[in-house]
Amino acid sequence: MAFTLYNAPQSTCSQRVRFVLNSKKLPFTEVKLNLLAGDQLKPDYLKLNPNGVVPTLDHDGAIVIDSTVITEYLDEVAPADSFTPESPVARARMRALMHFIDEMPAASVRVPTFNLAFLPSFQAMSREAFVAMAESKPMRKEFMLAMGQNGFSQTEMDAALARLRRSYQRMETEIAGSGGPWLLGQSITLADVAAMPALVRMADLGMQAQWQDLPGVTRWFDNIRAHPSFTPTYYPGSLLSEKFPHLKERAAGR
Ligand SMILES: N[C@@H](CCC(=O)N[C@@H](CS)C(=O)NCC(=O)O)C(=O)O
Repeated sequence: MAFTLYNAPQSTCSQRVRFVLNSKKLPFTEVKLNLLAGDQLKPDYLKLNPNGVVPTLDHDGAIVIDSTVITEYLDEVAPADSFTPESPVARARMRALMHFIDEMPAASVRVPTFNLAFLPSFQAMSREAFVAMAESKPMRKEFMLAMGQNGFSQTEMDAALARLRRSYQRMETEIAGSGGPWLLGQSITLADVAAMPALVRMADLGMQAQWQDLPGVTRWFDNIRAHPSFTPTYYPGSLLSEKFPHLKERAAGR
Protein backbone atom coordinates (compact mmCIF):
# COMPACT_ATOMS: atom_id res chain seq x y z
CA MET A 1 0.00 0.00 0.00
CA ALA A 2 1.49 3.37 -1.01
CA PHE A 3 0.18 6.48 0.67
CA THR A 4 0.81 10.10 -0.27
CA LEU A 5 -0.56 12.72 2.08
CA TYR A 6 -1.04 16.24 0.75
CA ASN A 7 -1.08 18.31 3.89
CA ALA A 8 0.39 21.17 5.85
CA PRO A 9 2.52 20.78 9.01
CA GLN A 10 0.42 23.21 11.08
CA SER A 11 -2.99 22.25 9.67
CA THR A 12 -5.20 20.83 12.40
CA CYS A 13 -7.09 18.63 9.94
CA SER A 14 -3.80 17.25 8.60
CA GLN A 15 -2.62 16.45 12.12
CA ARG A 16 -5.54 14.05 12.59
CA VAL A 17 -4.50 12.05 9.54
CA ARG A 18 -0.79 12.03 10.40
CA PHE A 19 -1.68 10.72 13.88
CA VAL A 20 -3.58 7.74 12.46
CA LEU A 21 -0.94 6.99 9.80
CA ASN A 22 1.78 7.11 12.47
CA SER A 23 -0.22 4.97 14.91
CA LYS A 24 -0.74 2.31 12.29
CA LYS A 25 2.91 2.55 11.23
CA LEU A 26 1.86 3.11 7.63
CA PRO A 27 4.73 4.71 5.73
CA PHE A 28 3.61 7.73 3.74
CA THR A 29 5.09 10.32 1.45
CA GLU A 30 4.27 13.77 2.71
CA VAL A 31 3.63 16.58 0.25
CA LYS A 32 3.69 19.83 2.21
CA LEU A 33 1.52 22.65 0.91
CA ASN A 34 2.08 26.28 1.85
CA LEU A 35 -1.45 27.39 2.69
CA LEU A 36 -0.61 31.07 3.11
CA ALA A 37 0.96 31.03 -0.37
CA GLY A 38 -2.20 29.43 -1.80
CA ASP A 39 -0.81 26.03 -2.87
CA GLN A 40 -4.20 24.50 -1.99
CA LEU A 41 -5.88 26.66 -4.66
CA LYS A 42 -3.67 25.70 -7.60
CA PRO A 43 -5.49 23.94 -10.48
CA ASP A 44 -3.60 20.65 -10.14
CA TYR A 45 -4.42 20.41 -6.44
CA LEU A 46 -8.07 21.41 -6.99
CA LYS A 47 -8.37 18.41 -9.32
CA LEU A 48 -7.55 16.22 -6.30
CA ASN A 49 -9.52 18.20 -3.74
CA PRO A 50 -12.11 20.56 -5.22
CA ASN A 51 -12.71 22.03 -1.74
CA GLY A 52 -9.28 23.70 -1.93
CA VAL A 53 -8.25 22.55 1.53
CA VAL A 54 -5.88 20.01 3.05
CA PRO A 55 -5.61 17.13 3.75
CA THR A 56 -5.94 14.86 0.73
CA LEU A 57 -4.86 11.24 0.76
CA ASP A 58 -3.72 9.35 -2.31
CA HIS A 59 -3.83 5.62 -1.67
CA ASP A 60 -2.43 3.70 -4.64
CA GLY A 61 -4.03 6.32 -6.90
CA ALA A 62 -7.40 6.44 -5.09
CA ILE A 63 -8.09 9.94 -3.78
CA VAL A 64 -9.78 10.40 -0.40
CA ILE A 65 -10.56 13.83 1.02
CA ASP A 66 -11.79 15.27 4.32
CA SER A 67 -9.85 14.44 7.46
CA THR A 68 -12.56 12.56 9.35
CA VAL A 69 -13.39 10.54 6.25
CA ILE A 70 -9.70 9.84 5.69
CA THR A 71 -9.19 8.62 9.25
CA GLU A 72 -12.21 6.29 8.95
CA TYR A 73 -10.89 5.10 5.58
CA LEU A 74 -7.46 4.33 7.04
CA ASP A 75 -9.06 2.41 9.89
CA GLU A 76 -10.91 0.32 7.31
CA VAL A 77 -7.99 -0.45 4.98
CA ALA A 78 -5.54 -1.02 7.85
CA PRO A 79 -7.78 -2.42 10.60
CA ALA A 80 -5.02 -3.62 12.96
CA ASP A 81 -4.83 -1.47 16.10
CA SER A 82 -8.32 -0.25 15.36
CA PHE A 83 -9.52 3.21 16.36
CA THR A 84 -13.16 2.14 15.96
CA PRO A 85 -15.19 0.35 18.65
CA GLU A 86 -16.67 -3.10 17.99
CA SER A 87 -20.35 -2.53 18.63
CA PRO A 88 -22.54 -0.62 16.18
CA VAL A 89 -23.94 1.47 19.04
CA ALA A 90 -20.46 2.55 20.16
CA ARG A 91 -19.52 3.24 16.52
CA ALA A 92 -22.60 5.44 16.18
CA ARG A 93 -21.59 7.32 19.33
CA MET A 94 -18.10 7.81 17.96
CA ARG A 95 -19.38 9.15 14.64
CA ALA A 96 -21.87 11.45 16.36
CA LEU A 97 -19.02 12.86 18.44
CA MET A 98 -16.90 13.33 15.32
CA HIS A 99 -19.71 15.35 13.76
CA PHE A 100 -20.04 17.40 16.94
CA ILE A 101 -16.27 18.01 16.99
CA ASP A 102 -16.21 19.13 13.36
CA GLU A 103 -19.12 21.50 13.88
CA MET A 104 -18.07 22.91 17.26
CA PRO A 105 -14.39 23.00 18.33
CA ALA A 106 -12.82 22.31 14.92
CA ALA A 107 -14.83 25.10 13.27
CA SER A 108 -14.61 27.53 16.18
CA VAL A 109 -10.85 27.26 16.58
CA ARG A 110 -10.43 28.95 13.19
CA VAL A 111 -11.55 32.28 14.64
CA PRO A 112 -8.82 32.65 17.30
CA THR A 113 -6.33 31.01 14.94
CA PHE A 114 -6.93 33.50 12.16
CA ASN A 115 -7.22 36.50 14.45
CA LEU A 116 -4.14 35.74 16.53
CA ALA A 117 -1.82 34.01 14.06
CA PHE A 118 -2.65 34.78 10.44
CA LEU A 119 -4.08 38.29 10.56
CA PRO A 120 -0.72 40.10 10.35
CA SER A 121 0.00 38.28 7.04
CA PHE A 122 -3.39 39.34 5.65
CA GLN A 123 -2.91 42.90 6.86
CA ALA A 124 0.32 43.08 4.89
CA MET A 125 -1.62 42.45 1.65
CA SER A 126 -3.27 45.10 -0.49
CA ARG A 127 -7.07 45.19 -0.29
CA GLU A 128 -7.31 43.93 -3.89
CA ALA A 129 -4.93 41.02 -3.27
CA PHE A 130 -6.79 40.06 -0.08
CA VAL A 131 -10.22 40.08 -1.75
CA ALA A 132 -8.90 38.14 -4.76
CA MET A 133 -7.38 35.54 -2.43
CA ALA A 134 -10.63 35.25 -0.42
CA GLU A 135 -12.74 34.94 -3.55
CA SER A 136 -10.57 32.13 -4.91
CA LYS A 137 -11.36 29.88 -1.94
CA PRO A 138 -14.11 27.38 -2.77
CA MET A 139 -15.14 26.73 0.85
CA ARG A 140 -13.75 29.62 2.86
CA LYS A 141 -14.58 32.68 0.76
CA GLU A 142 -17.28 34.04 3.09
CA PHE A 143 -15.24 33.20 6.18
CA MET A 144 -12.30 35.19 4.84
CA LEU A 145 -14.45 38.13 3.78
CA ALA A 146 -16.23 38.15 7.16
CA MET A 147 -12.85 38.31 8.89
CA GLY A 148 -11.56 40.97 6.53
CA GLN A 149 -8.23 42.64 7.12
CA ASN A 150 -9.28 43.99 10.51
CA GLY A 151 -9.97 40.55 11.95
CA PHE A 152 -13.01 39.17 13.68
CA SER A 153 -14.67 41.46 16.20
CA GLN A 154 -14.47 40.88 19.93
CA THR A 155 -18.09 39.67 19.82
CA GLU A 156 -17.15 37.04 17.23
CA MET A 157 -14.05 36.03 19.21
CA ASP A 158 -16.14 35.69 22.38
CA ALA A 159 -18.71 33.57 20.55
CA ALA A 160 -16.00 31.24 19.21
CA LEU A 161 -14.43 30.93 22.67
CA ALA A 162 -17.85 30.19 24.19
CA ARG A 163 -18.40 27.42 21.63
CA LEU A 164 -14.97 26.03 22.47
CA ARG A 165 -15.72 26.17 26.17
CA ARG A 166 -18.98 24.23 25.61
CA SER A 167 -16.98 21.71 23.60
CA TYR A 168 -14.57 21.09 26.49
CA GLN A 169 -17.56 20.73 28.83
CA ARG A 170 -19.13 18.23 26.44
CA MET A 171 -15.86 16.28 26.38
CA GLU A 172 -15.81 16.27 30.18
CA THR A 173 -19.36 14.87 30.24
CA GLU A 174 -18.48 12.18 27.68
CA ILE A 175 -15.35 11.15 29.61
CA ALA A 176 -17.28 11.01 32.89
CA GLY A 177 -20.08 8.99 31.24
CA SER A 178 -17.76 6.49 29.56
CA GLY A 179 -15.47 6.17 32.57
CA GLY A 180 -12.56 7.54 30.50
CA PRO A 181 -9.73 8.11 30.15
CA TRP A 182 -10.74 8.55 26.48
CA LEU A 183 -13.99 9.98 25.17
CA LEU A 184 -15.57 6.57 24.64
CA GLY A 185 -13.92 4.74 27.51
CA GLN A 186 -10.77 2.71 27.83
CA SER A 187 -9.66 2.73 24.19
CA ILE A 188 -8.65 5.69 22.11
CA THR A 189 -10.96 6.14 19.11
CA LEU A 190 -11.20 8.35 16.05
CA ALA A 191 -13.28 10.79 18.12
CA ASP A 192 -10.25 11.46 20.32
CA VAL A 193 -8.09 11.92 17.23
CA ALA A 194 -10.67 14.33 15.80
CA ALA A 195 -10.67 16.46 18.97
CA MET A 196 -6.90 16.47 19.53
CA PRO A 197 -5.77 19.26 17.16
CA ALA A 198 -8.26 21.87 18.39
CA LEU A 199 -7.04 21.52 21.97
CA VAL A 200 -3.39 21.43 20.92
CA ARG A 201 -4.02 24.62 18.91
CA MET A 202 -5.71 26.37 21.83
CA ALA A 203 -2.82 25.41 24.12
CA ASP A 204 -0.41 26.71 21.47
CA LEU A 205 -2.35 29.99 21.42
CA GLY A 206 -1.88 30.20 25.20
CA MET A 207 -5.45 29.31 26.17
CA GLN A 208 -5.02 25.95 27.86
CA ALA A 209 -6.37 27.48 31.09
CA GLN A 210 -9.84 27.28 29.57
CA TRP A 211 -10.14 23.61 30.56
CA GLN A 212 -8.04 23.61 33.74
CA ASP A 213 -11.18 23.21 35.90
CA LEU A 214 -12.18 20.09 33.93
CA PRO A 215 -10.18 17.14 35.35
CA GLY A 216 -11.26 14.61 32.74
CA VAL A 217 -10.21 16.88 29.85
CA THR A 218 -6.96 17.83 31.61
CA ARG A 219 -6.06 14.15 31.97
CA TRP A 220 -7.25 13.43 28.40
CA PHE A 221 -4.96 16.18 27.10
CA ASP A 222 -1.98 14.79 29.05
CA ASN A 223 -2.75 11.30 27.74
CA ILE A 224 -2.98 12.26 24.10
CA ARG A 225 0.26 14.24 24.31
CA ALA A 226 1.91 11.17 25.88
CA HIS A 227 0.64 8.87 23.10
CA PRO A 228 3.56 7.42 21.07
CA SER A 229 2.12 8.88 17.84
CA PHE A 230 1.95 12.42 19.16
CA THR A 231 5.60 13.40 18.70
CA PRO A 232 5.94 12.05 15.13
CA THR A 233 2.68 13.82 14.26
CA TYR A 234 3.72 17.14 15.78
CA TYR A 235 7.20 17.11 14.26
CA PRO A 236 9.16 20.39 14.42
CA GLY A 237 7.27 23.10 12.56
CA SER A 238 3.80 21.74 13.40
CA LEU A 239 2.91 24.39 15.96
CA LEU A 240 1.87 27.89 14.97
CA SER A 241 3.98 29.39 17.77
CA GLU A 242 7.08 28.05 16.01
CA LYS A 243 6.24 30.01 12.87
CA PHE A 244 4.72 33.09 14.49
CA PRO A 245 6.94 34.10 17.42
CA HIS A 246 4.44 36.78 18.51
CA LEU A 247 2.19 33.92 19.72
CA LYS A 248 4.86 32.70 22.14
CA GLU A 249 5.11 36.17 23.60
CA ARG A 250 1.33 36.29 23.87
CA ALA A 251 1.17 32.86 25.55
CA ALA A 252 3.84 34.01 27.99
CA GLY A 253 1.63 37.01 28.80
CA ARG A 254 4.08 39.54 27.41
N1 LIG B 1 -13.52 19.38 6.67
C1 LIG B 1 -12.21 19.50 6.10
C2 LIG B 1 -11.66 20.85 6.43
C3 LIG B 1 -10.27 21.02 5.88
C4 LIG B 1 -9.68 22.39 6.20
O1 LIG B 1 -10.38 23.33 6.60
N2 LIG B 1 -8.37 22.52 6.03
C5 LIG B 1 -7.68 23.77 6.30
C6 LIG B 1 -6.44 23.52 7.15
S1 LIG B 1 -6.84 22.77 8.71
C7 LIG B 1 -7.22 24.36 5.00
O2 LIG B 1 -6.73 23.66 4.13
N3 LIG B 1 -7.35 25.69 4.84
C8 LIG B 1 -6.90 26.34 3.66
C9 LIG B 1 -7.66 27.59 3.37
O3 LIG B 1 -8.47 28.01 4.20
O4 LIG B 1 -7.45 28.13 2.28
C10 LIG B 1 -11.33 18.38 6.65
O5 LIG B 1 -11.51 18.01 7.81
O6 LIG B 1 -10.48 17.87 5.91
